[in-house]
Amino acid sequence: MLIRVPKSWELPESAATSESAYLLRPKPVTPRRDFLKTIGAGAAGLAAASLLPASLRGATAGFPTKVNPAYRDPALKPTSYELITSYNNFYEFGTDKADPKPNSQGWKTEPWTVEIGGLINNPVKIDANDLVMKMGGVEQRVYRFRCVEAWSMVIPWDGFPLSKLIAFADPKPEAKFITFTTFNDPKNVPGQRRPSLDWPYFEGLRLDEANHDLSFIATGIYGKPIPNQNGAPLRLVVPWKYGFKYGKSIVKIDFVAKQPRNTWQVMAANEYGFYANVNPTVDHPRWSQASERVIGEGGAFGRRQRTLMFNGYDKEVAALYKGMDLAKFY
Ligand SMILES: Nc1nc2c(c(=O)[nH]1)N[C@H]1C(S)=C(S)[C@@H](COP(=O)(O)O)O[C@H]1N2
Ligand SMILES: [Mo]
Repeated sequence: MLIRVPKSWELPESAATSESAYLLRPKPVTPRRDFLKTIGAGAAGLAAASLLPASLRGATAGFPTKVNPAYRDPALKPTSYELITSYNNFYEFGTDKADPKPNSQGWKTEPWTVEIGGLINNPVKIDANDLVMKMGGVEQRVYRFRCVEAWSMVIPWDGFPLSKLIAFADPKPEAKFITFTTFNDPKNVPGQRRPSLDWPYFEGLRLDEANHDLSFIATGIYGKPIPNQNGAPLRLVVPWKYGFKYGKSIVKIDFVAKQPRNTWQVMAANEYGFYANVNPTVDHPRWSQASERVIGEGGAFGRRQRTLMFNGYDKEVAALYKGMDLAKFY
């Protein structure tokens, strides 16, 4: 058995604030490496990639990346690539922050097909690379990231605005919400053979939230391909919401009429709502949201800072929730 010495920044992540603590059962043991033999990008993936024009080759891999200066606040100091890609929540690959990186290596995410359907005029099943090409390639945006467990990072994401995908799908007037279904691959992903969550991971947004210019589909980090542990090849990013809204490794996007449920709400509705807006005044039932640990800064426990309303995107998004009781719609 491998005894891993926890890094200093892992220490404070004790059961006290874990999203999984509600399970009240022994933490499942992740059988490491039993799916690592899965071949990475196989012949089919390489062939598909070679069909791309040179300018967009590896588009879902995050290249080429134009930095969008509108989303590059110089006051935000990006977290190191190493921490962003090794301190993860991805229960399909284990429930410890350090599990997803080693456990997702070799999992095959290329080629990848995504299905866009529901109440739209242009339903398609499309290769992830082709989708990125249709979206006009990728740009980089530096966003704050805040987990409901009261820690935060700053992440330079590569990807495209979700509004472009919505325009491409061409929703019918009845479409009011959009859902994101992530992969279901229990054969190759041991975490999905255990009931740690209700698989597959599922998320939803109101259509106007999804259409907001901040909402983003990530395909890369720091100009590099988005690693498996961060949700390759397509992953939702909604910077004013808690991280659990950011479904990873999406296979299906549906436009629907009624407000959908989401995985964490199904697991514990009193703790995780549909809105999941970062809100320092609404505590999680088991801990405060008033402050947050900054990952990678200030030693073992992380420098603490005050949590900002809507994760600092108050000006941009407050109008979406005008007149709503945010303690009720949490
Ligand atoms: N498919 C899937 N997506 C997921 C999760 C997960 O367990 N499975 N965890 C969520 C949670 S709780 C958080 S905080 C973020 C973590 O993203 P990161 O590992 O890139 O920081 O992913 C979200 N997306
Ligand atoms: Mo989270």
